[in-house]
Amino acid sequence: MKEYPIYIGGKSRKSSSGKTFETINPATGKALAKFQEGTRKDATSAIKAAEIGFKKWSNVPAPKRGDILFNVAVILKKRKKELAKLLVMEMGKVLPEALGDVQEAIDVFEYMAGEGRRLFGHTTTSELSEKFCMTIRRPLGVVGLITPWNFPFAIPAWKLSAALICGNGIVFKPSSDTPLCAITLVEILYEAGVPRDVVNFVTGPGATVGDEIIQSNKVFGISFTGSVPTGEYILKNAGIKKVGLELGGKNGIIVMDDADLDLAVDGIIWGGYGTTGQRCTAASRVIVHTKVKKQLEKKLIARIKKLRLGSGLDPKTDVGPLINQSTLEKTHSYTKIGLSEGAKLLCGGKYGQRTGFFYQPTLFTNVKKNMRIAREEIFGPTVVIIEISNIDEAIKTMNDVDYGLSSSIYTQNIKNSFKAIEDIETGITYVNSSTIGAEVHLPFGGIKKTGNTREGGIHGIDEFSEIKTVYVDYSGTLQRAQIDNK
Ligand code: UN1
Repeated sequence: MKEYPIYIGGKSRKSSSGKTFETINPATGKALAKFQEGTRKDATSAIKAAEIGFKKWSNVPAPKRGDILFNVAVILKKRKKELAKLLVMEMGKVLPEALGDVQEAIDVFEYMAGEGRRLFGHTTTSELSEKFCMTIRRPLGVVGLITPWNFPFAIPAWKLSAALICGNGIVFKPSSDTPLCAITLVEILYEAGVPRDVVNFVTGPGATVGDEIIQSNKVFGISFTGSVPTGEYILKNAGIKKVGLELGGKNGIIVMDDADLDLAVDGIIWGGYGTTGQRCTAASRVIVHTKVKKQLEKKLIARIKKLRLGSGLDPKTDVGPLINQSTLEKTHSYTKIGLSEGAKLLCGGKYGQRTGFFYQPTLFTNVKKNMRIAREEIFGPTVVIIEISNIDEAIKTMNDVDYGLSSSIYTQNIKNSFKAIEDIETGITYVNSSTIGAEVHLPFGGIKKTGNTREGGIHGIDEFSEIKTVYVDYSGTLQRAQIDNK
């Protein structure tokens, strides 16, 4: 089995522990490749190398950095199919979605490449004459990127592209479930012309490699996508540095009595069971009007029964495996919790019919908003139906969770649409479309326990740059603000 290195200062290295771990194909349970189990020492070396890389890279004009990011997009485009297949092998999502994942990476590299010719600051007036005021953007220095496994190309690409265009040095620690996609992306960056010491790559446990990056006083920014407990840990332990967190979700779809039900069913199936429910944006709650509840349930059951589980490479497959054994067990534990809470299981709730980490698409109804299955993120193919009788109750139910990432409403009523747009407490709201499918040129992120940042779009560069305020006084005299401005 092939063994992959870590990259420090662009050089291939083995872990200082001498230990390795395996990345697994979740559809078969078989190992694909070996990776280095990095250590605190390896993380420290990576940070040192990134400091050197940063000095060079931050002096490269941003449009030139943009040219290199554009090359990344070109290579990704050329290799799109092959990369998508690799993604399916390592993470399990179905091929069309894997192609979408790679496309999202292409899109964000293209977008951020263009940002190299903007990176706008402001100019403004001064309260004094012969004085000029403006803001400019400066990189943070060395930043740590800690990424999840559910979008093995797209999410690292959001962070890498934005961090690079702003001129930072990088230490990149991917999820131990998808290091093969991650190292492939890093090698594409090198091939495209990113200086090798600018992007340092260390695989290994969060508790050591991740923790060293988080706590280092040589690192000035952390961008993390993952779980709430880890996000809270980072906030408590990172010290004074810029921390961007993208955590969980318990996203809902409101279906009002005037909704196009077939359209809503399409949205629920896509949002709830696409990526086997393993998206931060996945639709895990359906908040449905009493008048259409029965009808919606019937339509959903009919569709769910037709969903075929299998390898993501098989064109007949609708739903791929979960990422690993512990996710499978977590998903099943929530089925048991739902049943013990008194919810009614309409379909699914089983596993073990085939090798690999497969779980049947699961639907619960008669769910009350205080039940754990209605409040906690499962990150599997489990959707719960909660009944409401008017728009105010629907919005109240939607907001009655700790998370605030994505939301959706299906209705023909313009007033209810705008009520939802304004009053739902999430970073993203869709009207007559599912909760998933964010585009890279718009900001992505949430509120409440979901996080504190926005990635993608023009706001995506805020996470990786500081605003510096500049005053230029060309009067030749001492002019005192607030005092000499009469
Ligand atoms: C995530 O699950 O963390 O909007 C990211 C979407 C995708 C990104 C999801 N474009 O569903």
